[in-house]
Amino acid sequence: MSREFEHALLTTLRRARSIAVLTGAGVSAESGIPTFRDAQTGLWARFRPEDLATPEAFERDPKLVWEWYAWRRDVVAKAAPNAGHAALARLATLVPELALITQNVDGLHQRAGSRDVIELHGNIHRSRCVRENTVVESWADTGDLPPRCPRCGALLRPDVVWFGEMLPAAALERAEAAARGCDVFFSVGTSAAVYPAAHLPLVARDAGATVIEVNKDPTRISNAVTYVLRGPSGEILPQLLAAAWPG
Ligand code: BV8
Repeated sequence: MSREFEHALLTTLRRARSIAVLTGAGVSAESGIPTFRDAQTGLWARFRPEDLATPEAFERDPKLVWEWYAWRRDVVAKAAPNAGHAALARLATLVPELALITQNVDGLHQRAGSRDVIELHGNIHRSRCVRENTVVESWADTGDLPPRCPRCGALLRPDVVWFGEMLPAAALERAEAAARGCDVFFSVGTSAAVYPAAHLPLVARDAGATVIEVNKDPTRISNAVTYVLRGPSGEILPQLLAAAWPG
């Protein structure tokens, strides 16, 4: 990046009143969590996430889908937030307004200290009753897989948004308002392939925001953003914050 470009970018960041950030699986990659585009490993190698993260898959084989999420919860439990998550938690202390919007269901932003995370696609650590649609914190270990709701006996499912399901309206509304109202919009570690989340960077751009992509590889929106910072978010984000807010 030329020195003039870098100077303009850093000045824009320092002057920003409101920053919105959309993260995807790439921000958790350096924590050892496979992204949706990475081939799945081991037992799950023969499945495509898009084929498992659907109501139809759960309908067809609830035990398989429940066990896939149990495996992912285990991977996440063994992982730690990385320097990219930490930088985004620190960013909240540097600007008047920060909206952190994530497509990830791993809860690593919260573990890195971010508060008020807007989870567009739910959270893998929460389970809900398929009949009452309410979150269930605990249940008897009857050996059933998936476990059953202690109140009504219906199956439990992960409290995440599957393909073909509506996003939580309040989270989506907050995310859209943040995209429309921000001065700077970061798109971090997302292929921008899944809607409606993938609309958000373009909503921000159309509302006049400076849009910055931090991503290892080119994405569908790389040509639409103001700045492309190509590389791992765990390195780029801390460097960017140190350059924009030294000391
Ligand atoms: C919906 C939770 C209304 C579950 C997920 C056409 C137009 C509009 C919509 C559609 C359409 N066709 C189909 C649809 C609907 C569909 C959709 O968008 N499909 C896509 C495939 C086209 N959307 C939906 O179904 C949504 N609901 O639209 O409701 C509706 C209702 C009924 C009928 C129609 C519409 C619901 C979508 C939510 C699905 N749930 N997750 C779970 O996790 O198990 S999506 C899941 O996949 C993630 O949450 C995430 O959103 C997505 C994966 O994307 P990324 O996070 O970007 O990850 P990815 O691996 O793709 O990319 C990682 C990037 O990081 C890469 O670019 C890589 O280079 C980079 N990277 C890697 N390492 C690093 C890095 N970058 C920086 N540093 C690194 N170290």
